[in-house]
Amino acid sequence: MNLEQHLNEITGKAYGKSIGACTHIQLYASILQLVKERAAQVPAITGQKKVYYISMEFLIGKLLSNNLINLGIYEELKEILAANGKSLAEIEDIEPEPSLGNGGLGRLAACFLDSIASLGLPGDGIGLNYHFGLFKQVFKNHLQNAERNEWIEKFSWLCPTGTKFDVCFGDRKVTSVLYDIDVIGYENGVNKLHLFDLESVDERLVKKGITFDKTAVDKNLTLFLYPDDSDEAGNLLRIYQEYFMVCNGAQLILKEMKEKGQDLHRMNDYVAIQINDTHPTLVIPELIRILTEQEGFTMDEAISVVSKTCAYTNHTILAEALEKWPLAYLEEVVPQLVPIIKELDKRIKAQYKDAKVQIIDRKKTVHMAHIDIHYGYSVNGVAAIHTEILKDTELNHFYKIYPEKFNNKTNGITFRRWLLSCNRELAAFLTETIGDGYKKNADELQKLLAKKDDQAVLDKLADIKQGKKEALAAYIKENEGVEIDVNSIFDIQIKRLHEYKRQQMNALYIIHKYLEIKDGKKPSTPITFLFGAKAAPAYVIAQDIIHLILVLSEIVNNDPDVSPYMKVVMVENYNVTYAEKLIPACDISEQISLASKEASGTGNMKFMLNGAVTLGTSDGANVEIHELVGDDNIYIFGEKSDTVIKHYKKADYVSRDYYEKSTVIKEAVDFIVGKQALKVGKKENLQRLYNELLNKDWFMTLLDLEDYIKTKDQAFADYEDRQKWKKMMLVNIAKAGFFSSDRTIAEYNRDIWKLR
Ligand code: 26Q
Repeated sequence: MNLEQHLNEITGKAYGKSIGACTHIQLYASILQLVKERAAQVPAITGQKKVYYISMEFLIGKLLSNNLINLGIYEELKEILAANGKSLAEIEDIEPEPSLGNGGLGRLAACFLDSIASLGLPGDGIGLNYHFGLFKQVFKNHLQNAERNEWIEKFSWLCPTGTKFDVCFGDRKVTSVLYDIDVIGYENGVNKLHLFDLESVDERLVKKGITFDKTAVDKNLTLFLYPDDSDEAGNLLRIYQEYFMVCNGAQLILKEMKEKGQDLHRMNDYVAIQINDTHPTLVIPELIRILTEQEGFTMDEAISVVSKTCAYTNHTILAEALEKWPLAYLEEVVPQLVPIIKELDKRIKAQYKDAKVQIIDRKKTVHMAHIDIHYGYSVNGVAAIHTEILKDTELNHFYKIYPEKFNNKTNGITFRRWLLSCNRELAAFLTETIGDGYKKNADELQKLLAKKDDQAVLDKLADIKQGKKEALAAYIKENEGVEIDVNSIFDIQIKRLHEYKRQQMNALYIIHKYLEIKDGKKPSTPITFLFGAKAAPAYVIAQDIIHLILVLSEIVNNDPDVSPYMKVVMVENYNVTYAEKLIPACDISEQISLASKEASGTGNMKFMLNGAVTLGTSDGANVEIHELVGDDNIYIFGEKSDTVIKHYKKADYVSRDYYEKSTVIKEAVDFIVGKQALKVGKKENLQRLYNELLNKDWFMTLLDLEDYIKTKDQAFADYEDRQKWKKMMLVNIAKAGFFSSDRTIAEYNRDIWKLR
């Protein structure tokens, strides 16, 4: 049956209508159905060994257009709809975005699933089906409010499976239900994302905003993603969620092995389990528990086979983000695992005297990463510099014991979503210029380098960028009510809000520029400063930074002396869908974390692929971007990681010294609590942020501020040389192939999973 007949058949059965007579919502539901039916025709990916990517977060984004692209029917369907007077883009708008992740770690997991399927490797995701996911951000009085994100609708990608498991906690027993989402590879087979839910979950528990009774675990367990990115103390609910996921995951893995008749004693020949940061760590003691209690394994046998099956990825070196739990919490939530964890710890204590490598420390705190490193067979960081810092500093004690376990896997992004889908114009032009080999072999993007002096190619790249800037401006006008100049420079910082990512440094630059313009020093080309960021609700200073940016946008955009030359916009509820609109429109990509703190970053790669130029520190994957594009095609500033690490070691950074030495810094910082800001903003928030910057500034904003201002001004000056800028765009696109997650996954497979 051809595509049009197929769709007509679905709309006919469901609504008694032909395509042209359906509403957008009816068409959305029908196309969803069509994709599910087509995916069922695609063979499931099989093989002797399978990887399970287990993660508390899968930030998958909308799925409709990606699934159509991966099935190879996007263009055809778009034309069929157009011929019937319908717009695929408008239908795509209807789809709600699931918010099953915080940021980078969750989005990486989603890119990885796409690449695993696209490379034809057998591999499924295991996670949780949060009903409201991460909160929806709403701005009110220049402050962030958190509301629930209701994404599960009658028509959804979730497919009920009928699979159920029991999960026992110390004080109760609950039942899970399993939903699957198809992961359709690009012109390849299908894998699954398995999302476990609580059978007895009760949405009525949620009161105002995102508040709910935290103790009613048998009703709340899968309501929300713990709304935290790396700095907040955990609580019991988080452990309930983690154990719920791994207990279900372990049961699913063993069930699938048994169905295939595989010998559990040789688990590592059939299964690899990739543990996405420490959040799923309890899968290790849980598997050992099941094998010893239910499958007749000795403790030695169970530990041995589990240790050869599990591999761990570290995504952070922020000490405050390394998960550790009081043993008393585990005794309360998962008492059945405590004897196993104690046994694992006992074996380590017997072998190593170094207190730093113990699992349970003197204060009876359990260090999750230590379980993973001792009882897993691989430990990887997510960018070259990050892995080196782990080996040399943060995990050096472990590296000395197990040098062979440590390896680097520089992150990547799926080009299906971050090029083919979000920038169809650029993808089509690349195909026209260098052929379509790059779609399956991203290295072929380098063919573009041969066109570096081809004026028609350079002009076309600039035209495509301009088109994307116009589309973004229209979207922002509609969604934020702000008019931005499509001929201005689009300078964009989008990522979770965290002091180490230093949105506050960008804000200080904006103040500096505002004061300059007030002084009569006008930029040659106007500049639009765009931000998107959610802050963990309990992270006070992060809220204050959002407040400052919103106050600045109010001041700047309404000042007639200044607003023709610069605008500041913080978009509301930044998410994957918004990223897909912002990234193709960007000229300057802000990657300004304090060196050594951003493990990798992946937004930096998405911007580069879409022809933006990076303004960044020598941190995370910026270092590798720099190596690939060379000094002339990137703006690097700030202290290097070794200097920063020394400052921490010696505790010799004093932000006030930088403030007092530089009038530029002083003026910018003082503005935060100046008359103008206080007239618009709240004294409590602004004063707190000012005090923090002057008296603590743990992430050393003022250390790099002057160099940042100088380098950013240079980037803006260079933008005036349009020819030079177009060439920089071209080089960035041409060199982005390395950051395809297909490359990353091929490396995981080659070095860790060894699926075939
Ligand atoms: C920890 C304990 C208790 C509750 C929550 C958490 C928690 C939750 C989420 C800790 C960390 C996260 C998320 C971390 C994250 O997104 N890290 C990012 O991972 C990306 C993919 O590797 C990197 O590119 C980023 O550099 C890194 O910040």
